[in-house]
This record gives sequence, C-alpha cells and structure tokens, in this order.
Amino acid sequence: PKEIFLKDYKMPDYYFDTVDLKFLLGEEKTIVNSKIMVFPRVEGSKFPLVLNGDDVKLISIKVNNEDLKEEDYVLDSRHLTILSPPTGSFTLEIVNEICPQNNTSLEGLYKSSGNFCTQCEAEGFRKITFYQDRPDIMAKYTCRIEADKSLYPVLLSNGNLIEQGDLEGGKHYALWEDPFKKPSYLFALVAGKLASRDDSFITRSGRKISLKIWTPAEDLPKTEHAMYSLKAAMKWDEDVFGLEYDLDLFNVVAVPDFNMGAMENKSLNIFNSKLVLASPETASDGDYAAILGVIGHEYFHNWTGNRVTCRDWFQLSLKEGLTVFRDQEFSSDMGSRAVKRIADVSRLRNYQFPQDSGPMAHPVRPHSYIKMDNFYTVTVYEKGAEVVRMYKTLLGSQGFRKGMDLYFKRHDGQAVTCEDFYAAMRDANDADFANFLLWYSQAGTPQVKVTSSYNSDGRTFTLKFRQEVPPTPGQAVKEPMFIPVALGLLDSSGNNLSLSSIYHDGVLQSISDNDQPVYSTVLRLTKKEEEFVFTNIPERPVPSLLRGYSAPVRMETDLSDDDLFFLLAYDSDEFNRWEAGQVLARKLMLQLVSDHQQNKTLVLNSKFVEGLRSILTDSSLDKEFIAKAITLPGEGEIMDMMEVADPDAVHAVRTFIRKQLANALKAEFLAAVENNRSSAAYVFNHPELARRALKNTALAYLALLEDAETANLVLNEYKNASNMTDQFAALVAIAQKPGETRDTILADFYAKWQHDYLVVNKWLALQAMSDIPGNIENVKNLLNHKAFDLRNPNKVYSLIGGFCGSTINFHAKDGSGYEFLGEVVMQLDKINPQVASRMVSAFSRWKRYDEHRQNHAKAQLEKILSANGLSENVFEIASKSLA
Ligand code: B3K
Ligand code: ZN
Repeated sequence: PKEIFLKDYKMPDYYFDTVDLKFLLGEEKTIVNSKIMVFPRVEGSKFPLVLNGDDVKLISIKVNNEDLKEEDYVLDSRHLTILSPPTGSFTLEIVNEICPQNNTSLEGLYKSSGNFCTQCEAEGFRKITFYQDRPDIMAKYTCRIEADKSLYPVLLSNGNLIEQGDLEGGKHYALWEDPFKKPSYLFALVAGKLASRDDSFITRSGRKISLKIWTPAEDLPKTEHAMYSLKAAMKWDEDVFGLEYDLDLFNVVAVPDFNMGAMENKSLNIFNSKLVLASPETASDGDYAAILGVIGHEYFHNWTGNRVTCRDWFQLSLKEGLTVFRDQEFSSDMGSRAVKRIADVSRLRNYQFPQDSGPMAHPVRPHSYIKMDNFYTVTVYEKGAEVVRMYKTLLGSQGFRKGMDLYFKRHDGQAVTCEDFYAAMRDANDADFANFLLWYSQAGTPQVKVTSSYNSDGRTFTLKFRQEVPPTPGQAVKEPMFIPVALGLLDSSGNNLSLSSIYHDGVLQSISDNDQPVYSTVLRLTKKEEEFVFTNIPERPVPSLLRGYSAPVRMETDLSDDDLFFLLAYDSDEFNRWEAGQVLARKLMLQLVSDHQQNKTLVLNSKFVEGLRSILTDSSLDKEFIAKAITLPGEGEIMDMMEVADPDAVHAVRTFIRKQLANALKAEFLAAVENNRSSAAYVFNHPELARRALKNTALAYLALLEDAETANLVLNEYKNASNMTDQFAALVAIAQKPGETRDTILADFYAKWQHDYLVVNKWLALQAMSDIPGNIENVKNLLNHKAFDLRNPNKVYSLIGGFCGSTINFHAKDGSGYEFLGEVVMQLDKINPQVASRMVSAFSRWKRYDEHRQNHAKAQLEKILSANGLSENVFEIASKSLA
C-alpha cells in the first residue's frame, strides 16, 4: 500500500468545467455515461490526463467525439490514463459499467434496502466512473437518471429538477442540474421507493425554500423532529453567521445502511436513518439531541465545506473542525451551553486524548495517509473544533464573525487550505497569532503545569505555567504551543475578584482599557515556561483556570482538594464547577485503584460524598448539569491516566464508588426520581430533558442497591415508562445486575420492539457493552441472532463496537475478547473495509495494558496483518498499531 504525503501536493494539470452524467440503473448492472469539458491549467501544456477508477469496467472512451485508439490510453486496476490529450480544451466522453448490487463497501453507488444511493466522500466517486477524484477539481454537474418506474419511482440528484418524464418499457427519467461548482465528493444520487415529509423555510431575504425529508412511507411520522431541526438550523445560520441557503430545494434522505452518520452532498444530504428517525416511543433524548446536532452539521456544511471546500484531503479539518464547532454552538444555543460544553469536552477526553497519545496520533492536519477514510477521526473533527473555538476565545464573538465574513468573501467557490482560514481570522482582526499554526501540524495533547503563589505584602498573585507536548509517532521533539487560558480569581466568599493589571515579560499590562471592572481574562501562553503576576489582589484567591475549557490541553494545577471543593461549590463558570468535581473524582479513583491493586480495604472520602450531596440538592442548579456533575469520569478516562491500564481494578473501583454513593445518597436519589418524573406527554426541550436526565441518573445509582424496595421502584419505572428515554434508562439500570429480572426484562424489551430495527440496535448495544463476567458468550450468540447482520454498519457498531467498549469482557485476561474481535475484523474486512477498520481501531491502544494482555492483542494484530487480501483500510490501522 502506498502512503500519500501532504508535502507532495501538486496542482492538477487539467481542470473540469462541466460534467454531464447519465445513469441507466439496472437490476444486474448500471451503465454510467460521463461527458466532461476538460481544460488545461496552463494553456498549451502537454501532460497525460490521469483519471481514478476503482472497480469500474470501461466500455468506451471518446475525446472530442472520436473513439480513442487503444494505444492512446492505459488502463490499470486503479487508473485510466489518456496519454496525449489534445492541447487546449476538449470533451471527454466515457461509458462504463458498475454493479451497485454487489457493492457491500457502501461507498460509491450501492443499494440499501432495495433503493440506490451514493456515498462519495472521500474517494468513492472513482467507484462510479473514471474521474480526477480530488476536491480541488470543482465543476458544474448535470445528472440524468433512468430507471424502472415502479421499482424506483423517486429519482434524486443534486441541484434543481430540470425535466422528468416517462420512457418506453416501464421506465422513467429525471434530469437534475446543480448550478454550483462542486468537487466530486459532493455528488449524490438516490433512486427508490420513498415518500417525503414536505415543508418550507422562508429565508431572511424572503426566498421560499422547499424542504423534503425522504424515507420509506411507513417511517414518515418519525421525521418531524428532523424537519424541526433543519428549520432551526437554517434560521440559526442566518442569525449567527448571516448565511442563507442558496438553492430553492433542500432534500434529506434517510437510508438504513450507511457507514457514517450522514453526508452533506449539495442539496441532497444522505443520512444514516438512525440520525433522522425519531418518535417519543422509539428514540431517546440522546437520539433527539444527536439528530438536532447532525442535521445542523450537514446543513452548515453548505457553506463550510461546499461553497468553500478543501484543496486536498489533508485539509479535512478546514471543513470538519469548523463545522463541528458550528454544530456545537448551534446545539448550545438550542439547549444549555454549559452542559453541551461538558459533553463535548468529555468526548474529547474519552476518545481524542487516547488517540493523541497512541500509535494513531496525528495532527489536526495529518502529514500523510494510506487510506483517507481512516482520517475521519476525533482528532480532525473534535480537536479541530477546539482549534476553531480558540480563535473565537482569542477574538471574541464579533472578531470571530469578522474573520468568518472575510473567509467567505475571499474564498467562496474555491478549494482552500487551513492557512487560508487562519489568514482570514488574522487579517480581519489585525491579530497577532504568534505560533498558533502549530495546532495544525503538531500532534499530541499539550500538558500544562501551573503553580501559584500569593504575596500578601505586595498584594500580588503569581501564576507560573510550564508546557510540554509529548512525542508522537514521527514527531519526537515539539515546539511550545500558543495556549489561550481563560481564567478568573475567586475571593474567599466565592466571588470573582476584579482584575486590574498583569505583569508579564517585564511589562505591566492593564487588563481593561476603560474603567469598567473586569472579572475574567484570557492569558496567552506561547513559551515553554512563563509567569503572569496579577496586581492589586487583596487576599489569596482560588484561581479558576482554563474556564470553559479554553484550550485542548491536559492541565495540572497545585490546587488543594479544599480549593477544588471550593470551586465545585462557588465557581461562576459552570464548566469549571463541573471540572473541579471531575478533578477530585479522578484523583480519588486513581488512589482507590492503587489501594485495590494492593488489596487494601477501599474507603470513600466522605468530603466527596458531601460535595456531591450539595450539588444534588442545590435547587438553583440546572438539572442536566446536576446529572453531569454527579456522574463519575468514565473507566477509559481513568485507564488513560495510568502507567499500566488495569481494567479489572478500574471497573471494581468505579463500581465500588457508585455503590457507596447509592447508599449514602439514597434519600436524595429517591427524591430526584420522585420529583422529576415526566408529567405529561414527551416534549424534547431543555427543561423536560433535564428532568429526565437527573431522574434517570439517580435511577441508575439506585438500581445498584440490594433492597427489594428499590428493585421494585426500578422495575416500575421500566413498566410505567411512556417514552423511550425513560424506558431505556430503566432497562440500562436493571441490566447492570445479572439475574432473572435482567433476563426477563431484556426478553420483554426485545419482544416489544423486534419490529423496529433502530430500537433493536439499542438492545444489542446494551448487551454487548455489559461488564457482567463471561458476557462474551452472550455476544457470540447474538452474532447469530436474526436481528444481527454483519453487512449493516449500525448493527456492527452496536454489537461489535459495543463489545469493544466493555471494560471487563473485551479486555478479558484470557484474551478471549481480543480473539473474538480479531475474527470478526477479518470477516468484516471482506464485506466492508471502512467498518472493519473502525473496529480494528479498538486494538490500537494495546500497549497500554499489562504484558499478558499485550501478547494476546499483538497476536491478533499479527494474524490480521497476515490475512489474504487485507484491505488498505485495515492494513493501515493494524500496521501502525503494531509499529
Ligand atoms: N463529511 C461526511 C463524512 C464522510 C466520511 C467519508 N468516509 C460527514 C460529515 O462529517 O459531515
Ligand atoms: Zn462534517
């Protein structure tokens, strides 16, 4: 397999102006006719024209209407090269054949539940026809689709419907035209039996946009929330960024077989049905929130991704980091900002930090890849979003908006780079960003150590920072980064002190330039070590550092437990209030893990219990915030902080603390359940979902108790639940403990929901993730359950992905979990390499565990690598993991 490098980027020799596609969709094969207007980048130049093609059968090729002779082109398994094209512009006409029916990779044109659909990003268009399949080739497309009318009554592609009509032999056709230039990865086609929910949106300039969400007819009632989300996103992008939709029609199609969450094809978004379909009975609050976020995300791509796209795939974060940032902000504005931030930071810590410290660590803009699909990662997406957020932290809302405006003004219709985004932010604000660009090129999570001291004579408070970026594959030595640290200083009654000026680098800087008091500021760290001295500080303050998590770093402070309890109780920054609790919990858990390893008796610090009690009973706090604040850091997060990760000890300790809390706070948890039951019909809004979150978090604690009274309570919650959020939460609570009740209720749930594949996937995932000893047998049996199918990505993510998330069973000492995954990966790779490669990633942290586990994991990776016909996708992850 060949590695591709950013430094080797070359501009294309030829550009495409227009592309006219014709599809004859058939039951055995599909014929594609592509007519392209080609022009050279440099007039008069003479270069071969190299087209990509993957699994496409060439039928004919014409240049300027004449058949090309065999000696004028070369065909290999991946390319079609036209050796000496005419100088100047010319037309190229290719006819080829493909077999969507046999395409199980779900990339290119394939079938899902009897319908045709496409997925072209990143490099799937080359599975449809021969093309310069790279994002800097932007062209105007038309697309004519011909198909059997009764089997495929609906024919969709990008842009506007220009013409449609009937043809001989029971066929019909539709002709679509997209007036905007686009890269091939945004091309889409859908044909099938679908019905639509129709609505409209009036833009701020008064244009009426027709909105359609397409699904099988029986699922239409479940598209209401998706339509609501779409309209909210359209409005939000106008209000916050001044961005209006640019065509008269916006289509969303939901398909059950999809590798990823969704795809932002121009005016024809295609979605994994999991992220469109919802009803109160079948979807949880989490599903509703995910739909809101992802419908928003794909819609926002219309500007950040489609109108302005990426020059090459290394720049992926240019569109993904930015669009994730935009969807995070959208969801914040629609719900609770603090809680959304907490959820996003938890995700970063639980998934991105481990990636950043493992063998797959790569910069937000990777330097190389073997298979681009492997780089749709938490680093490119989530850390990329943090990088965008830092611009906003540094520039403020208005400055950030100025930067965005300039970015669109300069680059609309272009394929650009991360530097172009940086330059727009800088130039619009005349800003000095020092070494900020390192965030795009240096991998690894920076570690920042802070020490503080108070001088009562001089009334000064000093913060000393020391930063270090750990080595990552291919990057042994790192430069110091530009780290914005938002902070405030709390006085002894918990109020923010007014900040007047700071000494830094021997210069006294005033914090405010008018006489208004300032209570928080953003320090800019740029060096390995530096010091900031706050003046006029009347008493020793407790610093609240990195407020709102202003930079994606691991911060270690010299704050005492008392300081942390103080912040937990008083910080005005809600994020940092939560964070103080998490820091305490992490310390406590690590200490107990070490006690457990030394066979000491475990004792839970009573101050910690009291801290949580006061949060739990504080009626001034948002209920969803309370739910987050009383949830312990995940087992993965703790394992990630250990020298040698010990799954058994971490699981035992986390369970121990949860049981202790359940006992100590039983009365408070009971009250939380009693007082927060859903009153009326299910509504998805912040106050309602916050009540449910608190009630269900409390319920999960209570279910750990051994008395009959709470066991009954939990069972009744399950039986009386009137929506999926409550029903599933009760099921999760019950499923924690092995036994007859668990078995009966799991069976009951399946019997109730077997007709609904999305609900059944939840049922699969819940069982797969279970930490009940020996659960692997159950998972193996589920592989053969009629509800499971290795060809459907969602089912694989639920059952196999779920299993890899179980601390105890995946990491079983005897290696049975690893062996199971190894076998599944090899089977899966023959069906769908992208999905197989996501699954094999569960091995990538194998070196974090003890020698015994290491040997088992290594053996599996070696076995996978020696398999015949291994995909490049799996090869890349497995070989880098072993290196
Ligand atoms: N851009 C798509 C991801 C495509 C993944 C291709 N392997 C979804 C998104 O981020 O919006
Ligand atoms: Zn995206």
